[in-house]
Amino acid sequence: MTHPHATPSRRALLGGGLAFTGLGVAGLAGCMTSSTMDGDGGSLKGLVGPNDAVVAQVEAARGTPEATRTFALTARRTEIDLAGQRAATWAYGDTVPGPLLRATAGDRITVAVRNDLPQVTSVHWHGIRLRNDMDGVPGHTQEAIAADGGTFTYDFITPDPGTYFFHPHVGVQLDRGLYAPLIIDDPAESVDFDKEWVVVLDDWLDGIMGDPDTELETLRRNGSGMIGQGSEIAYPFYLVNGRPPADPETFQAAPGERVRLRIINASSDTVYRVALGGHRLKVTHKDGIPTLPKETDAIIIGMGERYDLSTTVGDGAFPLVAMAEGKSGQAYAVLRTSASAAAPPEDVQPDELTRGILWAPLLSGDDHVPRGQERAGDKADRTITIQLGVRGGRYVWTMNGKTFEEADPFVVSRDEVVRIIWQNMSHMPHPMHLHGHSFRLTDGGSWHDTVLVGPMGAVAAQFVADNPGAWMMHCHNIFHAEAGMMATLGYRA
Ligand SMILES: [Cu+2]
Repeated sequence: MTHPHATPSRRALLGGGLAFTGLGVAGLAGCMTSSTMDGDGGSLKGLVGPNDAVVAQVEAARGTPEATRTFALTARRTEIDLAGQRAATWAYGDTVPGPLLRATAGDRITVAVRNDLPQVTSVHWHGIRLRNDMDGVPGHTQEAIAADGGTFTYDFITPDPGTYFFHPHVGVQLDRGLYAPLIIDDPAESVDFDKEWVVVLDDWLDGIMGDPDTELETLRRNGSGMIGQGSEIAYPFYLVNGRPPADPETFQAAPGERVRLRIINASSDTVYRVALGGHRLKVTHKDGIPTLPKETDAIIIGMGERYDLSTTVGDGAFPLVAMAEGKSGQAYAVLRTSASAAAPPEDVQPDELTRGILWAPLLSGDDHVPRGQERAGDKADRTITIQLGVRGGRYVWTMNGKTFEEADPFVVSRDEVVRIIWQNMSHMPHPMHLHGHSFRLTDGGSWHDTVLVGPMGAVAAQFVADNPGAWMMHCHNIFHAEAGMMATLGYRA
């Protein structure tokens, strides 16, 4: 991945790698200490658990919901059509993505989930600052939902407006068709728009090139010999809203209308560069939270990240292209405002892809501060430094040299200001995701729940520890997470 132009104040964080060049990947593995082997993510002894009274107390303090939205999902085997090729997969119902769920900030939502899959599953509400016991992490916040007919009802308040999505937190199930958007509307919406286009990006192999479980086995068997190539899996398809370029989605609008794009990267192993041919894009939100509006030609979006973009559309038929970074291939859809204009070819690469580019560390925050995070910019009470690495020669991804199974939790105390510094010691980008919280990048950056840490780069972020519970912090490359790059962030009881 290339590094776009940075402002001097944050350049130091952006993958210059100067401070880290002395430490090769193998060198990092060499200085590991032996682990305590407590089991997955370490013991939660002495930490707040999902069923502790404080979790319900914090939920009650979120206020009395004005409305309850009730949904149902069934995870099951199905078959989808990819431009004429049939692919057997697992999905929420018979569509990929699954059904869009929508509520208003402050609402209570309940989702009755039935699992008709042959494996256990769960649903994680990615980016929502919700009560810990509804976070959907088996072994940590709930029992897994049993295979072949198990059920579980999620029930929680959605405190913040924004663009989110949901997916299982079991194995590499996310790399099947098990994902869908979750939009939380803002009663005090600041963006003026005529039409909304929800754009879910995905890298697809299931039912075409084996399945994700087999793929993970292959990666483990081959070791990390391919690491450094920028990507590991060459997917046969890159999708916009479940459709490959040969059978693209067409979004209709009228010339001059203001369109809000909600871009969600639900991929497992693919970072994209996204542009809309013939248009400049204004970034208004990152991971659901307003940013200082900034115009750009293209954005770079890592797995698990979301961008809200707005633009005034021209007259014609325009390509929306998500180019897979470090791979060949792209996702593609069409924005059409004229019935007569010819559709652009599916392999078009609009000039915008190579002009100005924005990505997470280049965004700035505006005045908006998520509720409870007013002190996030204060001097940190605690700093957690995390080196992201790979264990030499093997497909084993680590945080501070340890895998999820080996690591103890990172421990914070309630109400303290926590600084996290992610230092990427590898040559692959890692989109780092923290459950149940949003964090602000230091030096005036924007708010995120998932931030792309570039190859050999570093990112520093702060937040107020205001949501007690046991939370996952992990790379949103789902194969990296499964191969060890995951840890627990716990609250001292
Ligand atoms: Cu990673």
